[in-house]
Amino acid sequence: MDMLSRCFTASLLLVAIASTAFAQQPASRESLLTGRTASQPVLDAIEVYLDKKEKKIVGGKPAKAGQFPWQVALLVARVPDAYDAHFCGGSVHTERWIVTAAHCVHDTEAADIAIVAGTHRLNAEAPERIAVSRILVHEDYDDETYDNDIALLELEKPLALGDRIRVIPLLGTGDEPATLKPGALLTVSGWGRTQQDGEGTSALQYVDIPFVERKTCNRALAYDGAVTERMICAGVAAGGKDSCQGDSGGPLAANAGSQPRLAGVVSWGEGCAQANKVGVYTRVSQFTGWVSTCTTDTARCKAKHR
Ligand code: 4AZ
Repeated sequence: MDMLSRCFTASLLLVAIASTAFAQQPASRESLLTGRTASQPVLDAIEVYLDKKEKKIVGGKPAKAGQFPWQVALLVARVPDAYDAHFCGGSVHTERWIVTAAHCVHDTEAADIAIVAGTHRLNAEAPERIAVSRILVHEDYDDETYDNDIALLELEKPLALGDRIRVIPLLGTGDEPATLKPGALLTVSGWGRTQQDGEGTSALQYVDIPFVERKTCNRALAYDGAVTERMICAGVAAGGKDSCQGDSGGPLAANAGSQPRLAGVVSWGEGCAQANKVGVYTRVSQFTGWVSTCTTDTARCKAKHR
């Protein structure tokens, strides 16, 4: 499992971000990595931060305003620039709740993060941030295997739902046969690494990728059994189109009869867009009960509260 390129936890990212201190000039890889006594995970996190600045990979297209009204960005609360502050994605579940990946927030305090909704651009004009009042991490989330990689964020104040901010209902088990069949297209979106080089556009990207059966995804050449029943795979075997670092926690949407449904949450993969190493997503249909309990009856919610 350690071969797999796993997403770095939000806490590591916070350390990395604090370390880089957002100098006016983007710091060079060398200046950040030389002469430091930081631990390897921190150095790795700095690498991830720099790679994000360099903007590469994945074969997507920029989204139009309002195309993904359920997409939100998770931000480090104390970093002023929205693009710099962004560390993961999420989806609007209700006006008060965001669905994201456990690995994005399991080590983080609610006070350290905020979200921004209703925009496809993470720039100075990005709308007002909304503070997170509580993080609920699935109690069976496994930091080693990424099993049960799902979490909920409760917002301090409700989102203004409308054309620009919309909920995306969860895909139910009953919808799976029709929507999750080999070759059926799903759409993943996020502000993570993109194909664009050079100028750091903060434009939301998306890519359509086919669903891949677990059996195929678990072949020796692919993930050799690491994909559990709580995960689904999507991507192209040839490579070239994929989600990547920074997209984690964001939506993999299915069009169940032209009605978008949240089928997956960006979770993990070995590298990005590599042949045979398609993206792995949290299988949302397995968590509809958990989400509904946790968003309505906190006392019965099986989660780590943060
Ligand atoms: C990550 O590290 C990550 N190619 C997210 C998605 C994928 C790989 C890595 C899927 O956040």
